[in-house]
Amino acid sequence: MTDDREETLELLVEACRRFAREVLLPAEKTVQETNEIPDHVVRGLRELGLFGMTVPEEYGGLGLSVYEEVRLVFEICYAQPAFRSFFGTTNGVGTLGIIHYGTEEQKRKYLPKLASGEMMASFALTEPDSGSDAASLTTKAVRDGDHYVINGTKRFITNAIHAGVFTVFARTAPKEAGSGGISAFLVERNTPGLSVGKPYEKMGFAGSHESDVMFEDVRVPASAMLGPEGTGFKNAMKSLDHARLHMSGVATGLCQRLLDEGMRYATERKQFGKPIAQFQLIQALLADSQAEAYAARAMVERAARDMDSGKKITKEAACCKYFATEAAGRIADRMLQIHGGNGYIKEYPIERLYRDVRLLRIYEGTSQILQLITAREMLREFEG
Ligand code: COS
Repeated sequence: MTDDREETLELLVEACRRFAREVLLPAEKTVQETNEIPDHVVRGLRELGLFGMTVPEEYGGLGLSVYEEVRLVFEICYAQPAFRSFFGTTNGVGTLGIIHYGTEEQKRKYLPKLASGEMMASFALTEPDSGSDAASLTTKAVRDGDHYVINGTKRFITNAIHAGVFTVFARTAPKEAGSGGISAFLVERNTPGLSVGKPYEKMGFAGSHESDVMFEDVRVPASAMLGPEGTGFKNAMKSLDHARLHMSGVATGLCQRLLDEGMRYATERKQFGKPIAQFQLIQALLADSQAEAYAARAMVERAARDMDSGKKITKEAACCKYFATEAAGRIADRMLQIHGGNGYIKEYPIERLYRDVRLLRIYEGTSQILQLITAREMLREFEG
């Protein structure tokens, strides 16, 4: 990285750090109560350019490297993770396909609007009967002259109610063709036959909206296909490698926030005549958490740099997401324990952070799928 680029990065990191502490933290309670991200927050996210973090500069984005991206994510995710979700799909899985596999026309049509936050993007892979086994999806796209006709239902689609464009994975060849029979399409929100369900009521993540998206005889021009026919699944997996590193950055940012909440409480709360931070059993909870938070950050930074250097990081991204999200879960649990009864009531942020981090071990690949991917890659490398 050149000195200039490094200096710009540090300025951006500092701007995100200040924004998280001065704007996002004070808005957390409102988001819990309203289940919406306030307008002033959305404006601030736009002004920082965060909707276009991963979009190349020539299309109006910040054109960040993966390392630069995770450094910003660490800072923004010091605040509850729903803020990041609002611009996350537009940077991550919802946009990466267009950046990597889009035609010049598709890029020019969507990327500038996505980068500015004028339009949002969603990634529609999961279905009611196809979650971890993503290749078993049954949404169909049938060729009809110059068009494809899409039928099926997608589930838990983040930002579906806000999205202007969906990357939709559908079968263009029979199920027997396996993952090779899946293609991706860019489907615009106002296309007749596309409808979005009511957002699900969830355990946590207030302010982030996940809904079903239904496709009933949705006709799209053949030019809406993203990448060549039959490459949809592989391209989705490649986007997920990147997105899993991003998600590891989310978990890493939260690890630091959780630790700070635990430290603050442990140093203020007095029992037996002194702050509970003076007791060694509390110190053990803090020290174990610090070690894990440090390890998560080091792993994510390293894997991001490897990805920037052009290495295949399927195994590393799976390791990072597995470790960082599981660590965030353990740290949330320990920090809540430090809060005692106060950790179980809504007065303290730890109660909602505990609920929020639970999702990190599930979405964009469950911990079990990530273990499976890691072991598969290890065996592949070992067997040459
Ligand atoms: N990068 C590039 N190519 C990849 C890839 C990756 N990370 N992962 C898989 N592929 C390729 C494989 O090489 C294979 O290609 P060939 O047919 O040419 O050999 C093809 O894609 C099929 O892969 P695989 O055989 O591994 O598919 P499986 O169905 O066995 O398993 C898993 C795939 C389980 C890894 C996948 O379904 C998965 O990640 N599931 C979780 C889905 C998920 O994270 N959902 C969250 C919601 S989306 S935000």
